[in-house]
Amino acid sequence: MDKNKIDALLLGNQRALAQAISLVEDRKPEHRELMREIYPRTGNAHIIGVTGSPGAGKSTLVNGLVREWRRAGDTVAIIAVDPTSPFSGGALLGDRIRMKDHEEDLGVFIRSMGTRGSLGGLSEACQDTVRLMEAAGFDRIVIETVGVGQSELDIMKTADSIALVLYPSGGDVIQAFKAGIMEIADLFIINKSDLPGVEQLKGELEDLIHITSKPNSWDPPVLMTVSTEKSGMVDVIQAMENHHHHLVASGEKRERRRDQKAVEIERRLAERLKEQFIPYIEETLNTKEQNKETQSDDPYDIAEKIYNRWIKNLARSE
Ligand SMILES: Nc1nc2c(ncn2[C@@H]2O[C@H](COP(=O)(O)OP(=O)(O)O)[C@@H](O)[C@H]2O)c(=O)[nH]1
Ligand SMILES: [Mg+2]
Repeated sequence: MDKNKIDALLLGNQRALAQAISLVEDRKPEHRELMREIYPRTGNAHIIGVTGSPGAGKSTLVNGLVREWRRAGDTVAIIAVDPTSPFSGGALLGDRIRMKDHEEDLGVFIRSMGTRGSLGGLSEACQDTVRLMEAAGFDRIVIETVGVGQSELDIMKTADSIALVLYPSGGDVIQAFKAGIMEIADLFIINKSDLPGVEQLKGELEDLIHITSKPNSWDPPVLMTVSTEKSGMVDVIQAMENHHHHLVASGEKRERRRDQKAVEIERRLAERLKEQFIPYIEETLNTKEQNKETQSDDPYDIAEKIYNRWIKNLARSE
């Protein structure tokens, strides 16, 4: 990406931002240079994760929240992650329809992401996309994911504040509990509270929160919304704001981002090392006349021997 494009991105130009995200998604060689250029401009937004099962009303809720944020003058960027959709970049039809209130608004940017290749790649692309959005100056960044697998959990860990959206229907809470989402949620939102069964769900939820809560830390609130009527939006925004203040005041925001950075560095190093080891593994497994060194078929042994051989070669090349 040339200098002018990057400058445009840093000024909040949506076309430049969209192009930059495509570079990141495609893992084009230029993307590293781009990330290096914009990195000093990251770290300022409030990143909000919104998760929950399909049909819980996440997109409708986000649409309602966006309206309130825009009223307050804040700009918002949204990443809609749907593992079932292709990575082609087109907005998901449903999300596009529900976000249509904000289509003409330059203070709102919406991007969809599906899976391509490994799921680990998705959370990486998501993290870099968040950074691009921060560099483009957006105040709030919302990541909407379907709360199912490990990769969605990884994506959620990019967020400062995580909201779990539930609705009155059997088994939903227990599922979230099993998936490990309860532990990482900072806010619980009971959407569709116009439907019957709300009080029961609230009760179940509060019991589970009680079990998973840690002493001396943030007490996750339970909020009720009817997103289709844009009811309860102000309270949700206030709760998110409170959580953000808590994160900043307690130093947890800095800590979380530091931990994320450590994980990312670790991942990049692991990738580099993996590339180094592949030829060794191939060679070992392909060796026809299994000499003494590789006679053992035990993967532990083979790994150990490969490691030792690699270290020896390293020392020799120095
Ligand atoms: N009754 C009711 N329906 C809702 C509410 N919020 C969303 N819905 C409906 O639930 C369906 C799924 O909403 P959507 O936002 O796409 O859910 P998502 O898959 O979690 O993003 C849509 O038909 C919405 O109109 C609500 O508060 N009450
Ligand atoms: Mg949705």
